[in-house]
Order: sequence, then C-alpha cells, then structure tokens
Amino acid sequence: MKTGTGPQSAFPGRLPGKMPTDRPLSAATQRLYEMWTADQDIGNPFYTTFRYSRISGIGKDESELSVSRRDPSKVLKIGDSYYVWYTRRRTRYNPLGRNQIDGANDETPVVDWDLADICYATSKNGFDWREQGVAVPRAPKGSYGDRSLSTPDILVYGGRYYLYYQTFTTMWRPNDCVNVSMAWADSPDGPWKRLDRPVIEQGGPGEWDSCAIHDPYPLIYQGKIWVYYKGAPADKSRGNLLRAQGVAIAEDPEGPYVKSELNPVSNSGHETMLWPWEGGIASLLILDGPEKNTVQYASDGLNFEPKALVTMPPVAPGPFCPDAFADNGDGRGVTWGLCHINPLGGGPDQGCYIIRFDCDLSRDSHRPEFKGSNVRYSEDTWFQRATELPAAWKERILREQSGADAPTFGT
Ligand code: AAL
Repeated sequence: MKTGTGPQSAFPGRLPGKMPTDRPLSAATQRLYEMWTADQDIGNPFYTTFRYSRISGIGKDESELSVSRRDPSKVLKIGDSYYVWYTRRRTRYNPLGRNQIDGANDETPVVDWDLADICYATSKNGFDWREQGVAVPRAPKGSYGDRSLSTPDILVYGGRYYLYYQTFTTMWRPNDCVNVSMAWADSPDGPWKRLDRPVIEQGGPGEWDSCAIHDPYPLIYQGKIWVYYKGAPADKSRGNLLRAQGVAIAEDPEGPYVKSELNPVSNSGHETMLWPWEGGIASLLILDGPEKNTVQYASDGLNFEPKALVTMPPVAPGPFCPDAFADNGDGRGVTWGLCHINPLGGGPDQGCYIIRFDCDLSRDSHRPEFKGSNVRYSEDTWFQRATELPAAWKERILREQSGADAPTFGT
C-alpha cells in the first residue's frame, strides 16, 4: 500500500481512467480501482437501484381474512404470456408465530408459509397478473408433503417443466427445518406430478445445512442442473453460521444431487437471486450476513466476489431471466422480476404480497436512471416496527445513561 504524503497537487476531480502510480493513494482511493470501478456506480454493470410497482391479481389482497402470497419463482415467458409460481397460504386463522407451535392445527398455521400450496399466475405485461390457481397442492394427509409446500422455483429442462419447493410433512418444524422436493409437468399449466421424496436432503448432524434446505434456485450451467439453496444449521446460537447459500448439482432433475465441496459458496443472504452473467453466475445477497446488500460474481459459479453494494434490494426476488437455462456462456442479465413485501416490515407471522421490481443489471440495457444513489426514506420507514427504538430498549438506555444497573440487551 502506498503511504506518506509529499508536495503533490491534490487528487484530480476528473478520475484518471487507470489507478495513478505516480502519487500516494489512500486505501479507499485504491479500492476505487481495485475493488469497484473507476467509473463508479454509473459505469458498474453490477450496480443498480431498484424501483417498485404494485401489481394486480397477486398483489395486496384485502378480500380475504388470512391470505399470503410470497416467495415468487423466476418469471418465464412462454408464447405471449409471462408465468410465475409462488407460495400461497389461505387459512381461516392467522399464523400463530414460531413460539406457539403447540396451538397449531390443520386450520391454524404456525408461520406465514405453513399450510400453503404452490400456486401460479400469468400476465401479458408483467404488471397485470391473473391467478390461475393451485399448481402443486399439498400431498394427501399422512404422506410426504402433507403439511405445506412453499418457496418454489422453476426449471425448464429437456422440454419439461420442473418445480422445486420446500416440503413440510405432518407439522412445521422448529427452526424451519425442511428439505426440498419437486414436481414436473409437460406444460406450464400442469398437470403436475409430485415426487414423493426429497430431491435435496438436509446435511448430516452438525453440518452447515443440517436443518434446512431453503429457497431452491435452479439454473443450467456447465451442462448440468445447478440448484442453489439457502442452508441453515439446527443450532442458531452465536458462533453458528447465520445465513449462507450452497449449490447441489445433478445431471437429471430427479437427481442424484451432489453438493459442492466448496459449500457454502455465499456467506450471507436470505432468498438469493442468481443469474448467468457472461461465462459465470452473478448473485444478489439480501437481508442477512456481513455481505448483505451486495451483488456478487463468480466466473465459475462457485467462488463469488462482491462487485457492488446496493440499497433496498427486492426481498425474495424472482427475476425474469430469459437465459436462465441457456447455458451459452454469454449470460445477459436481468432488468425486472417479482418479489414480496410484508406490510409491517417483516416477521414470520405476517402475511406478504407480491410486487414488481425493475432495475438495470443487464448487458443489453442502458438505463442511467437506475444508476443513481442517495436513496432517502419516508417517515413511516424510519419508525416502522423493525427500525423504531422499542420502549424497552429506550428504558435500558436511560438506565445505562443514568449509571443505573448495567443493562444486558437480549441476544
Ligand atoms: C422465506 C425463505 C424460505 C423460508 C421462509 C419461507 O423468505 O427464506 O421460505 O422457509 O422465508
């Protein structure tokens, strides 16, 4: 690292195209060239802001007491219609919350994605949608997948359609422990034939994905089926991996899936969006972990490096990604998709609904309006449930300031 100062003219306002070598540079200025791009956000193909739109048909639903639509799949274009699959819960009662599992029954869910089915919708323009109904229903009571199916994603392979989804049997499990199964159809409109077994199972005791295989996300890459997924260990206490993604690879949609020896391939993220980019894979990590809110790139689909920091990214994004299964080494990127929001800002017991996002993460679009920064928030956002200072915390802070008994903030 260059150090020291000298009788130099000040750093120029017009950024040199290449990193200057004739002057001392701070670590931050060196990063402009070595980690980001000298052309800053405007010239960084991995940087974008996101704009959101309400959509009809699967958006905010005030017609029913307790309904939730969430975790949309990638969007497909088939003929003149767009298709999307998603989790839909329609229950008589609201979710009880993860700490009240004993009160749950066949009509009362524990969490928002409990007692759910995989539904689908179509659209001609990506803004106005029509719900077509249930694509893959829960299995008959007493069999694998009879409690809930959630968080689907779609694969098109060999002229057939495959839906991967989290498969809950008998009851929602603490820590959201679950594996992933799959159904297939010869038409995007079904009928779907459900596999009566997992295709991607949890890891062994103590392993990073021993509790949960979440958010299955299939792409075709290097001639095989790559299903990226969020894994989670059963132990959530401090020192355990909070959020991470791995990948399981197969030559046939029904498996066997072999987990990469490099797993976890991401150290952060929640529902991670991925897309082919040039000859590699790009990803958008959101919500959790030290590399949250970053766009990353792996030239081999495994070794991801942060390429941009982003603000207010979509939650549970499902992009319209025309070349998700092309495997042509020339990934073009994405400009829109669907995601979900939770009206109260989040929480496993709160219903969600689906909205649309638009962005510029594409090699084929030139949308400088999406390359701005400095996103400010409205008053409601500052004082929403997840960001307003709770009264109990304020009380502890006041005691601490007055020198009273040392408070211990909950972990
Ligand atoms: C989602 C996803 C998975 C989790 C739950 C429903 O955002 O991460 O699907 O199980 O939350």
